[in-house]
Amino acid sequence: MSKDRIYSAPLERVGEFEFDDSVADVFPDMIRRSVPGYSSMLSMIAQCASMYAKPHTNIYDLGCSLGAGTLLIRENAVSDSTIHAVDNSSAMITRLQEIVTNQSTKRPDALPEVNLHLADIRHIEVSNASFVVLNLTLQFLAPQDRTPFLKSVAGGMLDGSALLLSEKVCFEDAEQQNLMTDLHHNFKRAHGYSDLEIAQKRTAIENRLIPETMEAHVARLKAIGFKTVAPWFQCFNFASILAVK
Ligand code: GEK
Repeated sequence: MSKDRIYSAPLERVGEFEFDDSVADVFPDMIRRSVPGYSSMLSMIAQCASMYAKPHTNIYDLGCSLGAGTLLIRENAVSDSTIHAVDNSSAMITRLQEIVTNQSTKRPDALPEVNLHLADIRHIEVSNASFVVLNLTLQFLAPQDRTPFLKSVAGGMLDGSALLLSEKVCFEDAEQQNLMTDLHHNFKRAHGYSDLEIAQKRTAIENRLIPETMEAHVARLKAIGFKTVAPWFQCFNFASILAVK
């Protein structure tokens, strides 16, 4: 696994964060060292895939990156379901295509089919869905696009199906916000990031990743019509919700 050193040297100007080749090359290391609880989120994707994926239905991994979730869904979902993995970064989709092709060649047997889509998740039509994953992706959509997008996703989901939504979150209370931010930065330091790396990444992602509060996420999912909206995980300023239609 290549080590993330993207922000280790001082930059004259820190540009906006992009999911390009340099990020895709180090992505597994970057996300593991940056997101507290990432491995718990992945375990939950695996568990939900075995609980919710139904024969002859579609499963969506929206904002799939290198397919950490997609591959777990593939291992755990019923084999006669179809997985759609979507990302608008060609660097990510190109690498994931190689991984999926390699896996399909080695194990042509009982694995569900995976269709990769190089596309904006807002332009994908979700249909006949038994399980939908948005693992750390909604946060990158413009805030005004989030409700119409989630309504459209919910419209394509079957009764009893599930949406797993994981996000970086923020807090109304300023002290709580500062405390959770400090704890997150300590987590990054403990995983080898320097103060310079933390500061430069923060600048790069500031206008790109816009977090909302847990309360806003829960209220939106309820308003859209999900019957059960269950926050099941939080570590510092990262959280995850299981919403059942
Ligand atoms: C994982 N789920 O490893 N349309 C499609 N893709 C998008 C869009 C969009 N509008 N906006 C962002 N992305 C993964 C991790 S990473 C999370 C998800 C992170 C994609 C973007 O290209 C990137 O690959 C992914 O969403 C977000 O479980 O880096 O914090």
